[in-house]
Amino acid sequence: MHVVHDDAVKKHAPEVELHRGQTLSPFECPARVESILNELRTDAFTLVAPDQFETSILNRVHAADYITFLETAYKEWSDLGVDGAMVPHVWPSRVMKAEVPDSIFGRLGYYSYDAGTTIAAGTWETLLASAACAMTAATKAWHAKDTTFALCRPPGHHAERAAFGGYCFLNTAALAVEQFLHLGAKRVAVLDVDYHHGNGTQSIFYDRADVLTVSIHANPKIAYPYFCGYEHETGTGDGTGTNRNICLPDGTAWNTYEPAINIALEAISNFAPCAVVVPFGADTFCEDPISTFGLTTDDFTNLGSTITELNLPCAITMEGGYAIDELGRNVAAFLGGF
Ligand code: Q9C
Ligand code: ZN
Repeated sequence: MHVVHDDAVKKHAPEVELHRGQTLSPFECPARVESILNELRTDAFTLVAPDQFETSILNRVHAADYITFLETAYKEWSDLGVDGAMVPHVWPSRVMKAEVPDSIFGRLGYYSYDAGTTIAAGTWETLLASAACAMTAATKAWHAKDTTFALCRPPGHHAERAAFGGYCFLNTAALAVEQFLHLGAKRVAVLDVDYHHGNGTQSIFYDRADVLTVSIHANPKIAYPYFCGYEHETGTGDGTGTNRNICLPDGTAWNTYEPAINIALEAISNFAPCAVVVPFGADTFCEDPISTFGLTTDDFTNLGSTITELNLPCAITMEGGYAIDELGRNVAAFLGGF
């Protein structure tokens, strides 16, 4: 299997994460990439560099003003002499329409929705590299009619068209979808198997008939991203019926996860897509430090081999997974199932 990788995905390295009232060393960190690469240096995988893309390609998914903000934010911040990573701390309420302020502190809130996701010196360079990995994986999968893995970092599935959160800034899965459509796919499906609901991807394609988004995740009543991801969310307008959420309880192990994946695969088959994007998070692992499912390393192999039943060009984007010592083995186990 081809693995699309660029070492620049390690440059995003904020020094702190605000977590439950404490500043911790971030769960989402460059060491995750090392853990994965250590397990993919075998004959079963071929590492390839991403293709070059113009920055304007990002506008297929994201608002131009949001992209400009991400590109320039840290320089503006550091020019003010502010030390450290950019932690958002103020957001518009839902009562009035939000104006875009001039202040960098105000715009940081305008373009985000949580305080656990921060911008640092290397963030923009990492985001460009990660986006290129995702789009290249779609290109390779489309031409070879196979499965290609994009070693994206940070994750992307929480990123909306114009807002970051959940460690995500650019929606790499959505960029892979748009690349498949650009190459000629008429319909594309997303099968999100991260522990958390793929709220960004859902929102980007919510009114679209040509993209089916399916996400299997922890119940948002008790898990991030809290405010959406419920099973009654099924799409709107032209996209009515093209979003599917499957919520699973705390402690979900393979015996509960497998029926959910089969329901998801049936929904995807009925949609008859030309390609599939799989945002993959290993945070469904039993020992993940911020999650509550119970999948084992062997279960990830079963999950991968179940998904191959789709028999479609498939781009996998790396999403969450924070048990860093086991992350590489879990990713290799999942990919090994394909
Ligand atoms: N310190 C993904 O797995 N965590 N994102 C809230 C804040 C948000 C995880 C705690 C978790 C988002 C892609
Ligand atoms: Zn996650």
